[in-house]
Amino acid sequence: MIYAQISKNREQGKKMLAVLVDPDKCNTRFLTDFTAWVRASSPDFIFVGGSLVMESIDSVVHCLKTETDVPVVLFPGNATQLSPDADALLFLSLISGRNPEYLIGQQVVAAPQVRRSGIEVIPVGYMLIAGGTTTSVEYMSNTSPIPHGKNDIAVATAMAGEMLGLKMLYLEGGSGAAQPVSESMIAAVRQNISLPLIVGGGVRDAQAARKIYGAGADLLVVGNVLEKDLSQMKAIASVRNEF
Ligand code: 1GP
Repeated sequence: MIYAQISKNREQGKKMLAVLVDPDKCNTRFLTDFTAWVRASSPDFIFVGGSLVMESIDSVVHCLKTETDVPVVLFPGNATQLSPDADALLFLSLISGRNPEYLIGQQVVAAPQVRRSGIEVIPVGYMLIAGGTTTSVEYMSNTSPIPHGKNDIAVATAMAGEMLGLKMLYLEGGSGAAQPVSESMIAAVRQNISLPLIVGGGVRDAQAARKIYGAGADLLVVGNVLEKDLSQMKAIASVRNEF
C-alpha cells in the first residue's frame, strides 16, 4: 500500500522523489528516455495527471506499469483522470482555494467510480502557492494561490487540512513556477503539522531539491525537468541520499 510505504519511509527519515508524467507528452520517444532514466535513478513514485489532459490516462498508466516497476500514483486535475490500473489515487481537495468545484464537487462526481475500482485512495490537502507566474492549475481551477510570502496563511490552511482528517499535504508551486515554494514556508508548515508533506513546482536542479528536503519536505515532485534534462534529473534523484 502506497500510504503505508510513504509513512514508513518518513519514520525512517528517508526522503522520497516522485516524477510527474504529463500524459499529453507521453509519446514513444519520451517513454524510451523515461524508462531508461527510471532504471538508472529509481524514483519512489511516478505521478500521472495534470490540470488539463487531452490523452487517455488509462493507456499511459498501462504503458508505465508495463515498462517500469515503480508504483504509479494518480494525481488528477479533475474527475475524468482516473485509471483502475494505477497503484493509488491522490484524492485531492484544493484547500487553498475557494472554488467549491475543486474542494468537493469533482470528488463527488468521481467517488462512485473510485469506489468501484477498488484503488487505494489517499486523501490529500492540495495547497497552491504563488510562484511568480500564473500557472495552469491556477487558471484551470479558478482559484487564487496563497501569496508566496504568507507563511501564516499556509500554516493555518495546513492545520485546517490536518484537523479535517486529510492524510497528506501538498504544497504546490505549480508546474513551471518561476520560484519553488520557499524554504521558510515549508519549514513553518512542517513545524505545525505532523502529516507527510509533499512539495512540487518549479524545481529545476539539485540545489533547489536540497533546500526543499532540508526545509522539511518528505516527498518532492518534479515534472518539467524530466522532459527537458534527464541528466539534471539524475542529480536531483541523488539528493535524496544526502539526508
Ligand atoms: C508537481 O507541478 C509540479 O507538483 C511539477 O512542477 O513541472 O515545475 O517540476 P514542475
